[in-house]
Amino acid sequence: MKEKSAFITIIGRPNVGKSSLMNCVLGQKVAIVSNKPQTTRTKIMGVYTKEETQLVFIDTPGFHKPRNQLDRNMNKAVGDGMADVDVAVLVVEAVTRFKMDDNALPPAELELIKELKRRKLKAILVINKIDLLEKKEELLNMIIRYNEQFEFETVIPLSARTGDGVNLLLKELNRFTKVAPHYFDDDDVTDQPDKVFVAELIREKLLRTLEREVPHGIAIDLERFVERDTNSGEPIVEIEATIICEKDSHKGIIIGKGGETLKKVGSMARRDIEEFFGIKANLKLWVKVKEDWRNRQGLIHTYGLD
Ligand SMILES: Nc1nc2c(ncn2[C@@H]2O[C@H](COP(=O)(O)OP(=O)(O)OP(=O)(O)O)[C@@H](O)[C@H]2O)c(=O)[nH]1
Ligand SMILES: [Mg+2]
Repeated sequence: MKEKSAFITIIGRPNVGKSSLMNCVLGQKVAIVSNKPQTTRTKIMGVYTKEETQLVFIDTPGFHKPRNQLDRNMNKAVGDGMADVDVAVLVVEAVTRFKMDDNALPPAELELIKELKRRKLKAILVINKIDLLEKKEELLNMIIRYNEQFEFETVIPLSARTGDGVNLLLKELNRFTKVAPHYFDDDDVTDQPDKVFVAELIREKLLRTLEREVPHGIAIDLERFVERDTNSGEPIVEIEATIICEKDSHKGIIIGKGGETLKKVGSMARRDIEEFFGIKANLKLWVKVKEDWRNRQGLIHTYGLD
């Protein structure tokens, strides 16, 4: 049996469901998901292997207008994710677009389409969140609008939430495979180290718990991550992490009244970590202020975001 592989980048505006789509394909959570834009900050690989075929997905941050150095790094990660791939999947969402009367597509999507053309990349258009669509016939209108801008290989409406239509995408992606040895081991699912995923899970809980600009200015500094046996011989993973935020007022919000918010975030993250490793976890969280860290390249580097 000859091995076949394809590299696929997943691009799109923030919050359209790129990470949800990758997780859905893999049948496992690899990238964190939240209802806040700019959840994903770096490119994350997800590996799907079935028999002779290996599809390597690259989930990228949502492409957006940059406001600080971190944003610029995130947009650069989108460009990096488009290099040397066999095909791009441009994810858009069914709902918001339909509320617009004019023919204009969001500027970030037009920018991405321009980049596809510049790089002469083949692309599939995925219209996500069809579970939220009330009038299915409106899809046609949307497909026409996007096809006016770019010659997509195909258009696939789907729902990363229900999984509806995702198999069709996998089938289409098979067309872009080339005969080549698998790049990853067949049981690999991601290139993301466990330690990074743990930090991401903590950030996910903060994104889901906090409002407005607070979660966007957060980074996680994982200071301790060890697995050991307790005196009774039971395995345990011990984690100590510092939540970095930008202002004293944010620190107060993260901790909450009587430490309640931090406690809630900690127990939500601990539950996920225990499920992920299948053993007990001990999680200690601190909060520290680093003013304007999103514009300080040294700190951005320390937190692994460049
Ligand atoms: N109803 C519905 N919601 C979805 C679907 N796919 C994703 N979502 C939701 O959309 C929100 C954003 O999902 P993400 O997967 O984090 O989106 P993203 O494109 O990776 O976002 P960024 O990383 O910020 O660029 C989350 O609240 C998801 O639960 C879908 O098919 N249907
Ligand atoms: Mg994402």
